[in-house]
Amino acid sequence: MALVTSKYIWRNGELIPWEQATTHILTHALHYGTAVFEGIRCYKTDTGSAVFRLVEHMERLVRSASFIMMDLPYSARELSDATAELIRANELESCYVRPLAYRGYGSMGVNPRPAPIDVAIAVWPWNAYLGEEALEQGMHAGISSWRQRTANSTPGVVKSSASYLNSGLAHIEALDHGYGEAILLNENGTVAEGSGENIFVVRNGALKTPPVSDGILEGITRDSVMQLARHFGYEVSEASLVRTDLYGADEVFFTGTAAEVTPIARIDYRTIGSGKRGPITEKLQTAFFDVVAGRVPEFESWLYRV
Ligand code: PPE
Repeated sequence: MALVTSKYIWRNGELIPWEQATTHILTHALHYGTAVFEGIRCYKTDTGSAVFRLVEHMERLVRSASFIMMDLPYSARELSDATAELIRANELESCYVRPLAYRGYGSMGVNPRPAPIDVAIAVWPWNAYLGEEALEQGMHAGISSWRQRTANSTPGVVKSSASYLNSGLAHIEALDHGYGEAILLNENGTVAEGSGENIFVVRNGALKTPPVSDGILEGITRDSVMQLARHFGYEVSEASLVRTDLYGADEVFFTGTAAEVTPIARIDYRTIGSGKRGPITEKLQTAFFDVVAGRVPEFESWLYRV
């Protein structure tokens, strides 16, 4: 997954060339994980580019920052407008968007408050995160030996850089064990999420996904899929799940900005349902791709036109 560059990066209100977007070694966040970020996608539609649920993502960034006592000097609206300007300047039709707010260079020590707050946004082209084949055929995921934290330590609802050390540990373990992605249980032993995705199970035509209180990121794709599923008349509930709920499901899938809607065909070398992308997963995946491409007028309000 090589990083493809673009021309400009937005930093603290200005567009600067990609190569100049560097930072000092004594940047506070590099040492103490004092950063929050977002992952957002901009899609090509028949009538120009559109960013999927941009303002909601920026609102989550501002909320994550406030949880770690960082008051950002920009509103969600200002950051959304800056993102659109940046995409236009980079002349990209579709791309991934990575806003980052962090404690910068200026003081060391665990206390983050004396360090300045820097805000940046980067955009670059990024293809299917878990692979094109996974989108169609479904992937093999494995339950991790690493646990996801619950609300009283580096909480999952805060999209902090610090949390992603845990995701990284789970992800490399999964790859080393021959899986494409990890599924983390939380400290109580119920299902939490993937290293960078929320998770859904389908059984007897009804969908279930773990509640936010089980230590997950409150995913925007998760919310979108819940709304789409209800729109189609499926029963959707938030419920704690144990690992056998995964093994015994008719269908399981991941959701996330990077991962979009990715079916899971096998877990821990056990076949899930038919061992292929299931029909309800396929219906929701198709609907999701139609919505982001601007083909569903009813959900046009989810698109932020560039
Ligand atoms: N859980 C985790 C742990 C997570 O990182 C993500 C997004 C989600 C759930 C889904 O959230 P949402 O994107 O709002 O539907 N992970 C981002 C980072 C992935 C990366 O590799 O970097 C993403 O998908 O952009």
